Amino acid sequence: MKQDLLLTGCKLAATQQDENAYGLIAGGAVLIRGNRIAWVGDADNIPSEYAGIETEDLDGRLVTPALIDCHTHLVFGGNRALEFEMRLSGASYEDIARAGGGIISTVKTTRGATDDELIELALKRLDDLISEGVGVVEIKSGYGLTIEDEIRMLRIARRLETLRPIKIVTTWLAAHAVPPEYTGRSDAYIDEVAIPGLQQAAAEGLVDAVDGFCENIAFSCDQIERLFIAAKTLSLPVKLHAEQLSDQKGALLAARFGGLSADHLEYLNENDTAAFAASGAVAVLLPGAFYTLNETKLPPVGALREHSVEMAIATDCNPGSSPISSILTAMNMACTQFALTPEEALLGVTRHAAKALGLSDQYGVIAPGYRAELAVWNVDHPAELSYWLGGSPLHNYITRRATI
Ligand code: DI6
Ligand code: FE
Repeated sequence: MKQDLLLTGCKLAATQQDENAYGLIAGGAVLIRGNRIAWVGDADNIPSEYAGIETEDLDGRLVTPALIDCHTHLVFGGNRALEFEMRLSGASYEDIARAGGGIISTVKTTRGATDDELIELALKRLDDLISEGVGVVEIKSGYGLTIEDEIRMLRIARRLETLRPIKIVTTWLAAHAVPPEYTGRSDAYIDEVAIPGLQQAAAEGLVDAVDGFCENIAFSCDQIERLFIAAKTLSLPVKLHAEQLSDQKGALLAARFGGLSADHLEYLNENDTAAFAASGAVAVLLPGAFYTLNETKLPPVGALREHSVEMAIATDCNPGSSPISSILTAMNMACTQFALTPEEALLGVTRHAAKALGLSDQYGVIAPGYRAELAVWNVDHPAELSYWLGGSPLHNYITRRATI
């Protein structure tokens, strides 16, 4: 057990729900006990019993909770720069997918890569995120598309947690695309791979949540519903890639299953936001994919706000639609493209992202009882985290992960 640690001289953006924007405490202090936060408050009110505890003065620096990237496809082989060229000459993401490129091309390079190769590639992206204060990363399967290859992806994702000071949350995304061996037989793929593979992966303790790609070029709501029923039988939470390219009513399906989140949502109909809001699911916005695909249809941010839907922001790091391993860039894009405020962007990668991963009682807020995972920044105001482009203003990262 590590010694208690008292942080002083902090400008805290605690992201708690209070009357101050960002949950800001200008002259703040934090007491860390073990791997938890034990006390947070004004430095003038530090309880006298803490006198004598090891103290670190942060010199007025901004302190936020560790950032959370709640939607990534971080483990994959190869890249799709040639498809980027094709899209620039007019081909659409769907055209490329229908011609056998897209996700399937990454499935081929991922199946063909060794575990060590995939780990090395993923670590590079993970280190990019860590250099920007990220302490929790969700990683999906979805480039294996056989039971063995999907399970291999989740094993590799979990392995990353042993190689870096980071928490990894794993998601079963076998329903990402129909592999060539199941062309024209997508129902059989759900019944023979996506569902039995999930049962096997869950039995091995490799799955934290279940996701799918509900889209014309992927799976229908009916097919995803069968997968969700299997997830519920295993007591696993669900989430969904919904309304990214067209309005399939996937967000409402996720809502009906008490989903953690619906993700993308560019084509979510404003009239469906009330029903979505009632479910309490988080809207995960992925501005990197919007940007990369040159999308023009904006997610209905105004309606989401009006219905008090919590919005998270993530990189969606993947080789096709969002080759981005920078959470700060995603925050900037959420502000410039989706008109989020910098405060909403910070909540989107802290408190709301934690909720999207079912971790709201442990991560995403600086408050007593929460994990002592903090990012310390060389900036004066939290809006700067969404403002600067390029270069990381991270000063250091305080983690007590290994301390129980
Ligand atoms: N939507 C996306 O944006 C990613 N997956 C998905 O369902 C794209 C994945 C890829 O193109 O490789
Ligand atoms: Fe995605």
